[in-house]
Amino acid sequence: MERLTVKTAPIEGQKPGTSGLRKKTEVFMGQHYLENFVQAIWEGIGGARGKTLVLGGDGRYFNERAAQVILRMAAASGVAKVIVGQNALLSTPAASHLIRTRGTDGGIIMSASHNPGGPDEDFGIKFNTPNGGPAPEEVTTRIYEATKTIEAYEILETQDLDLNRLGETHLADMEVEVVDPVADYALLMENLFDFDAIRKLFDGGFTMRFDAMHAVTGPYAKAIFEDILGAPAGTVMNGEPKADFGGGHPDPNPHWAKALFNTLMDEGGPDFGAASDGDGDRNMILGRGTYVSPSDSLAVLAANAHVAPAYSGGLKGVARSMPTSGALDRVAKKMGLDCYETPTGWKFFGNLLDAGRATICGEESFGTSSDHVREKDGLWAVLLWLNILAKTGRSVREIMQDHWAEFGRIFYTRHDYEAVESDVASDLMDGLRARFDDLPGQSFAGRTVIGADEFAYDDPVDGSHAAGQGIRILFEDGGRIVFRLSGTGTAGATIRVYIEDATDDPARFGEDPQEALAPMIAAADEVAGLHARTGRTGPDVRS
Ligand code: VG1
Ligand code: CO
Repeated sequence: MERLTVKTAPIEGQKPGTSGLRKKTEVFMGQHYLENFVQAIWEGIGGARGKTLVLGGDGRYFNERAAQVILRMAAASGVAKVIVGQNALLSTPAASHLIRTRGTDGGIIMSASHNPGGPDEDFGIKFNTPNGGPAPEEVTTRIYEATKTIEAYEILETQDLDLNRLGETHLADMEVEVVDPVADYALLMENLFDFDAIRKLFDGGFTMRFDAMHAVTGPYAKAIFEDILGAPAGTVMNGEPKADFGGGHPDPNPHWAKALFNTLMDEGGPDFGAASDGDGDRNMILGRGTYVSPSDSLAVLAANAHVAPAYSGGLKGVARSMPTSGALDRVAKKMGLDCYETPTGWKFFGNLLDAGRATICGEESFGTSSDHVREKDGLWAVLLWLNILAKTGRSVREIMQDHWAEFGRIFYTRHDYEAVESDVASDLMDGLRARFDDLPGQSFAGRTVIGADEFAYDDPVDGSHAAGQGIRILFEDGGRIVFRLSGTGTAGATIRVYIEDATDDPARFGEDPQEALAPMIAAADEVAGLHARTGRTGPDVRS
């Protein structure tokens, strides 16, 4: 076994985005690309020597090859131990949990999450810190800086490890422990929720469909829903993880999980439906004939979490990302809870969770979780919903109706314009920025603007500052439009337009959001010149 020092040179563009570094798979497989970035991680965390790390990924194309490279690099740089999921698989929340329970120095997650996988699609890597959460900006900046000055990396020349075999082995002096990716996580879920109540629900004939979208949650969902909770076989669909996610786009929304969505919209369909994304941190919640918007789901979970054993003592506080709707704020207000507003991306919740200021956090992008890990957690959200359904005996539709009756309804939609030319997208944003002072008082599609700004965040725990986090345009009567550029895409720019409008009129609660929001959707186009500038007539994805 020879330890090699390989000469290399900086590669442009290795800047982590909203959630790690994501690139086309072929870019990641290019010469020195992965190696440079991994060596930069070692630099960014103050060296790898003596550290214990967790390693796993969502099983997409290049997952296991990348794991072998990372292991050889870890061993060459003096890492003491790596805990790796069997076959290099770990969902993001399971990795977060392992990092925390084993008290490690962090971990590397191989995933491009909701982006498609395969040789022509996307791959990604992110580093999580010892609290189990995505590295904060300060760390990702150090990693990025290291990619700009790198001259060499260290790697062992040796055979691949058998990552299928559970147990301990060695790579030179480094210990490698291959663990069952599901076991610890399933136990954690069992400790948080009332599994007996959920078991009874299934025993009573309650029906559910969970779409794992051929991504990493398949084995987790089968173990938890079918084996432990007794849901009938077939409850989990698309449960075999595949390197290309079966050719699909593993993003659990009505657009990409259309088959599941349609099954639930049928009045003869199952009682409950849910789906998760590539790496298992997102969730979509559906009831028979009912789509629960992620912002509403977050609010419902916060309002009802106390029925689950882990949250029976109440919540310390709640948090949402800025583009997420104000439904959570209404719950927090009524329950007397602090409610924090953070920039997009889970890394901004870490400090609030660590400091005990928030128990439940969420984003409009199908992400919710609690302080049990430091990532969003798709199956956690599904299980909390099941726990609530089991304890209240209500249907999803009834729960939504009860919720709106108590807190009012905020109609919400997100429109994504994908693969827009980068210049066009940044001009659109600059055009809005230049008008912050003029917009108030002007009307668009019959709605009057009362304020416009760009969101910036001062972390209340460590005082760090994040600027440029999305443009907000506030309208009279509680309407809001947010414009933001995605930080997870790998082709051109994606413009995200987040649109919401509130109503306290019970006669309107049942309206379809796209119809209820039609004036605001028109206002978004008018105020930003969306269609004229992009040459599109509408968004690529509505969720
Ligand atoms: C998107 C979402 C954001 C989420 C991030 C990672 O980022 O908007 O809310 O945290 O993806 O999710 P962006 O910058 O593209 O809007 V995941 O499940 O892809 O790790
Ligand atoms: Co994800």
